[in-house]
Amino acid sequence: MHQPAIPHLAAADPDVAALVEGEARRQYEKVRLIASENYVSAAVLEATGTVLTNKYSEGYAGKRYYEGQLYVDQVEALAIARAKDLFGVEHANVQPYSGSPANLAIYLALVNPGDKVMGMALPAGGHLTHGWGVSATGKWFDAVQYGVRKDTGRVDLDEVRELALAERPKLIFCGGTAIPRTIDFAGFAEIAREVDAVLVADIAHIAGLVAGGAHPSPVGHAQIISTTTHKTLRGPRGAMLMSDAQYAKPLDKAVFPGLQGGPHNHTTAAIAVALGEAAQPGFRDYAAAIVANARALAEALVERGFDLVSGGTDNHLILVDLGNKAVAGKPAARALDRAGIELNYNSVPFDPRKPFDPSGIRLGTAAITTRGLGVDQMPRLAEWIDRAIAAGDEAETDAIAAEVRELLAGYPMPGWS
Ligand code: DSN
Repeated sequence: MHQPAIPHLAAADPDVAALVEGEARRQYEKVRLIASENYVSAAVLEATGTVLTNKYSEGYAGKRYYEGQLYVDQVEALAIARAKDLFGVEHANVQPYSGSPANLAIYLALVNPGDKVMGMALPAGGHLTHGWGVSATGKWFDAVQYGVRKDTGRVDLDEVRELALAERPKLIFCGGTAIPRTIDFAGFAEIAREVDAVLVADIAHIAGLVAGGAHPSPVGHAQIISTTTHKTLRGPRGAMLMSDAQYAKPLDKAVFPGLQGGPHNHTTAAIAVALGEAAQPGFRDYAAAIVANARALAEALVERGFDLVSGGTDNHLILVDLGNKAVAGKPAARALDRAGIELNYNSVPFDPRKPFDPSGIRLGTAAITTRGLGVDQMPRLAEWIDRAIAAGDEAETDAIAAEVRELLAGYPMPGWS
């Protein structure tokens, strides 16, 4: 059952309680490989379910538009202090509702509509809010996009520099949602300096790896760092903006009152808890284990003939191009889900197929590492993935799902007992 138990919800609204229980069981029984997801601790779960949700707190600590902030101010100050300590930054804002609003605040703080901005193209691994056409950031700004090299699947900083020199953007984003390789923050910073642009590092996917020392830090290279709090960082759904002191005021003003109203104080508390957890020595082991698992899984997939974008991974994420298989990303993801292995279909660089029916699947190891799976289990996982994708019938995928459940029964899940 769900942990912490939900007796009041069950009594007051059995319909919703049953759905929550169903989701908890589903998470318990699945190998969860969605690269942007995780399992938060019971402490983080408890913080999100507190009376802090009752409170309005527009403004910032010591300068609110509502009375009664005695405890909320301390919660927010604690989250900020922990973020600054953990990442070694001069300023942190913990109020953005999620990653996209956090990134929008950066635009609002630093550029005007029509200004030139630059980011990684979505199909190459970037994020919608880095200037992709269908996003407000692509519609309201003059966005130019860099990609990856076709032969390596990696960013080529010479190409980025050439584009930046030709276009002279005011803002350059690095980072994204489907980048399996280390981001060269120093290299991007050099380019940003050459064209007098502000460098933004969007570390949403890798924040936990950065905090845990398993990926280089953008601090000292990017003037602004944006991150969600719920991926490898293993906190609640939320986001943070971090920066050099000189950008503190414009960023704070852009978040509130520029884009948002009252911060979600229960989320702020849970962010504080997650940051406290990430500061523990054990979190470094966790971050290292995420990467070790991803490498082991990547190697096992390559041995089975899977074509990985860039050939492998340096972080938590693996992008598989199924172009050499008989099945595209979407049907593969569906078959895998039925087999108890949850991931998402994903475009691959230079994908000849459409985003809603692309060639690839994206895998990440943050959640299974939280669950306690290690490198020894990765070949078995690759075998299941291979079998499920090749499976011709549901009997085969159902058989795999039973094997998955049997394995996972040996690995506890925070949020389930
Ligand atoms: N959609 C998130 C992800 O899955 O990577 C990023 O916004």
